[in-house]
Amino acid sequence: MILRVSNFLITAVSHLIVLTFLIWPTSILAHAVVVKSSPEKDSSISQSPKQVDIWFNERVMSKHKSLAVTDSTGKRVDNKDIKQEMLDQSHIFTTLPELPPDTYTVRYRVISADTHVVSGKFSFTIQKP
Ligand SMILES: [Cu+2]
Repeated sequence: MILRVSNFLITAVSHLIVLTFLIWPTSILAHAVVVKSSPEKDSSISQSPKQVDIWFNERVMSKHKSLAVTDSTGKRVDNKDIKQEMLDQSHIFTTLPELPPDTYTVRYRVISADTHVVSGKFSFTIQKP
């Protein structure tokens, strides 16, 4: 009898484990990831870009989003006017003033539709003419 109950428990638990693994990966992978940016990550460009754009694979929350561009000395250079495209909420961007040649770092932080915080950074270089 005891053996039968424990057998049942083992079967139940193993089914639960299998179910968890079937369901889990989708929820883990459900948060937004960057699919594209302009300027591109690690790119070298010849002209100061008008803005920095980041596209995620899905819409991100409009609240608490941030996007900052700093120069090689760490000074913030963007216009602090982060926006999110109304008809494509996976797209955020900020405008830039005319920038001199340097390597710039873009830092972003958004909240995914699944409430997870997604943050990261990448660099681009404006070449000397
Ligand atoms: Cu997530």
